[in-house]
Amino acid sequence: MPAPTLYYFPMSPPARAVLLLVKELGLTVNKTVLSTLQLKQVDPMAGETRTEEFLRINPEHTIPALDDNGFYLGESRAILTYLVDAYRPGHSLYPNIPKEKAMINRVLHHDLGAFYPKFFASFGGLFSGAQTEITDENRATAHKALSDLENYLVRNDFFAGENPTVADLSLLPMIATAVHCGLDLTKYKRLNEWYENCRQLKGYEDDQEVARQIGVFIRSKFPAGLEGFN
Ligand SMILES: N[C@@H](CCC(=O)N[C@@H](CS)C(=O)NCC(=O)O)C(=O)O
Repeated sequence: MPAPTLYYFPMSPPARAVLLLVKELGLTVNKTVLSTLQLKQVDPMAGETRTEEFLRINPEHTIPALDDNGFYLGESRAILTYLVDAYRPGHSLYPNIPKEKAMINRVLHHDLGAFYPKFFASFGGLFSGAQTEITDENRATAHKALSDLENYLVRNDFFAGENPTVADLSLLPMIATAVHCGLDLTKYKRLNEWYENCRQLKGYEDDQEVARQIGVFIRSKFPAGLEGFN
C-alpha cells in the first residue's frame, strides 16, 4: 500500500506538532511498520490551501492534513492520535489505557479550545501587520492563557504524566515560537522546566530552528517582538 501523505508547511505550529511526532516515532524510517511518510508542502500564504485539489483533501482548508490512502484527516490533534493508534498502537505517546488517554485528550482539548486560540490571538496579528502593538489587554490574555496552561504541570513534569505524550507535542511548537519571538518563559517556572525537558524529543532541535526563523521574521516587522509580554 502506498505511504500516507502529510500536507504541511514548515512554519505552521500545528503542522510542526505532527512533524515532531513523525520524528519521535521514526515514521519515516521504520519500513517494517510504515514505509516513508510522504511530506508535501502546502503554503497557506500563497493560497495553496484553497485550491480545488486541496479542498478535496481538507474542506476546512488547513494544514496539517493527512491522506492515508484515501482516508483524509484534518486537525493536527486528530492526526497525532490517529498516527499513533494506526502505526504505533499502545505507544507511550498515546497509550491504549483509557484513563491515560483521557488525561492526554483533556490537554489536547484545552489546547484546541482555550490555550491556542487565546494565546495566538494576543500576538498573531503582528505577523500579518493587523496588530501594531501589544496592548494591556493582549498582555493580560497571554498571561492568563500561560497561567492556565501551567496549572496542568502542578503534579507532573509533562502535560499528561511523567513522560512526553502527544499533548506535549501539540503544545511545544506554539510555545517555542513565542519564546523565540521574545517571550520570557522563566516567569512561568513549571512551564519553563517543561520546555527544558522537551529537549529530549528527537525533533526538538529542528523545531527550535524553525522557531528561531519565525523570531527573526517577527523582529524584522516588529523589533520588540513579544518582549511586551514580559
Ligand atoms: N486547528 C487546526 C488549525 C490549523 C490551521 O489553522 N492551519 C493554518 C496554518 S497554521 C492554515 O492552514 N491556514 C490556512 C487557511 O486557513 O486557509 C489544527 O490544529 O490543525
